[in-house]
Amino acid sequence: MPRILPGPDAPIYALTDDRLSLGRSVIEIVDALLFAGVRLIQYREKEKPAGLMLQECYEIRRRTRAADACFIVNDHVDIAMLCDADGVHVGQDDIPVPEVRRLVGPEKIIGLSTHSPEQAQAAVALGADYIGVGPLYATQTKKDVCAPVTLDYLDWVAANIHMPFVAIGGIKRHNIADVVRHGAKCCALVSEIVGAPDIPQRIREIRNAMSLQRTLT
Ligand code: TZP
Ligand code: MG
Repeated sequence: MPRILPGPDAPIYALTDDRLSLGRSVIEIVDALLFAGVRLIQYREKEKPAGLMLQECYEIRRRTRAADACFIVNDHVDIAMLCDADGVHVGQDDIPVPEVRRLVGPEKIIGLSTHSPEQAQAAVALGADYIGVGPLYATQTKKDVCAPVTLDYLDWVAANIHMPFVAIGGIKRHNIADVVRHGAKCCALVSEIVGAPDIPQRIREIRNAMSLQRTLT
């Protein structure tokens, strides 16, 4: 399977969150995402027992593999390895990237959340494969989140960092054109996607807003 990273070939990065999914299971959400053609999916479930997360990840791995989609697991390096996910995404306070690399090996994708130019430069030096840039806007989805980094940090990353990056945090249909205008080739969305009653329709709206902005810049 081709290695898929955030960027022009995968402009939408969808993250799961059962708590915001209007009663649908994470498997139903993943099916809707794959049906809509999303090729970059992160399993991010914060309040589930590890055994359940592992079972769900096995199932999502089967489905994403059949669809040629990239599957990333948030936080849990062990679960990512057991289900043979394509990669793992960690935050600044999680296991450091070099140690994650020692566990997962050279082929797996490692994503690292960053909130400042220093952290972005460190991510390059540490050997991350892509960085998260955010939260751009206020968000209810992530607990203990830092203050919004604003579009200034996105501008800085777009101008100075030559590795794949994904914008995240409070991105919605109404502001995604701004995010693209400030240099994001890939946007990560949680509540705007999993909270949509019709996920394929919502993905179409997001794609349209992104491509319209690209034609203007
Ligand atoms: N990291 C920074 S903000 C965020 C994560 C995981 C949550 C984004 O969720 P939403 O619903 O798209 O604002
Ligand atoms: Mg984390």
